[in-house]
Amino acid sequence: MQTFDYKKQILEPIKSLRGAPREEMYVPGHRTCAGCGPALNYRLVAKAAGKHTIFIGPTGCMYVANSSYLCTPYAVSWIHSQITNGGAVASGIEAAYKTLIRRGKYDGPFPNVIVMAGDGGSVDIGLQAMSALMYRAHDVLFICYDNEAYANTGIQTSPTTPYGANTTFTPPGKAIPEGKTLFPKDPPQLVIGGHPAVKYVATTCVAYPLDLMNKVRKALNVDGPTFLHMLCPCPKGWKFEEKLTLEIGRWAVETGMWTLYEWENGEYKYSHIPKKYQPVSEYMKYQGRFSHLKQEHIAKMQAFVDEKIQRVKAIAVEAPLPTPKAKA
Ligand SMILES: Cc1ncc(C[n+]2csc(CCOP(=O)(O)OP(=O)(O)O)c2C)c(N)n1
Ligand code: SF4
Ligand SMILES: [Mg+2]
Repeated sequence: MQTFDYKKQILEPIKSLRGAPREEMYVPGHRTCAGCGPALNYRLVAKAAGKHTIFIGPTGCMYVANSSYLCTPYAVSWIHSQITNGGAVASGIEAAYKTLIRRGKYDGPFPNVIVMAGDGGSVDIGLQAMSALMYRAHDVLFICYDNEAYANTGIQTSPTTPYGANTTFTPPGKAIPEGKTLFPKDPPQLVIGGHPAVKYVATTCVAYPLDLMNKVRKALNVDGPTFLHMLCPCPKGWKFEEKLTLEIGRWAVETGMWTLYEWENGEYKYSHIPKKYQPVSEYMKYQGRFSHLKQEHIAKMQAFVDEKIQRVKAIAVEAPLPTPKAKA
């Protein structure tokens, strides 16, 4: 139980894109692919969090392509961790700051401690350290930026890769025509279901920047561990034209392939429920990773999404999405 004032920052909601902070904390100087969803996501998260922030970057595209010698895009503190231990490094940083403050050796604002982990670094190879952080109730925001593959090492399948995707470890062929045969893990449910100290979990997508930045701020304002599952289309891995990153994100939401919601103290609030869901084929048709699929496979995907939509409808309380007043 916290018994001293450790100067937690309180970040105000952002009312419009025009009202978003001008200052960039993720600046030019990276080497990600053109149209990289995770890079845009990083920029928005860093902008929302502001200057009193420490990022922990487990190995993945957002480490390798962002940290060549003497050149990084980070305008705030950033530390690399192994792909397995983002949660452990963040726990140590958070505990060290609290100790310094308690001993009177630091009197600045308590930093936003944010782990920016890929799907591999969060809900697969990094799962143990993330779960331990959540369990011990560290005041850390753990982000899974989800590009639905182990992208940095050549687009291998991960537990969040969708059914039917062609990756270097799930190539379609005569024996397995659909490529990936398994349906993905559900990261928010993993966190919500297993960690009593967690009070706030939400999903976001780069195509909805205002919603994204406000969920980052809300998560950071919570005193304790929080989790964001952020969809980040990856042109290289998903095989689509670089200019379509945001459009693909919107199709993910419009088809129900991705749902935008918040979970707060046991209650679900949906940020955007399409009036009429579009067929999943509308989302898949732009992406080369699905181009080998036959009708029967697409029908299997549609059934999976339909079932998910029914679950959403059963517990949905809809929260209106703030209307952007200006373009990002
Ligand atoms: C213990 C360990 N195993 C494997 C690797 C190789 N490796 C480096 S980056 C990476 C992919 C990470 O995937 P993800 O966390 O989803 O991030 P992304 O590259 O997709 O951004 C892998 C497997 C490693 N660095 N360390
Ligand atoms: S492979 Fe994907 S995630 Fe990695 S830098 Fe390229 S677009 Fe970004
Ligand atoms: Mg990944």
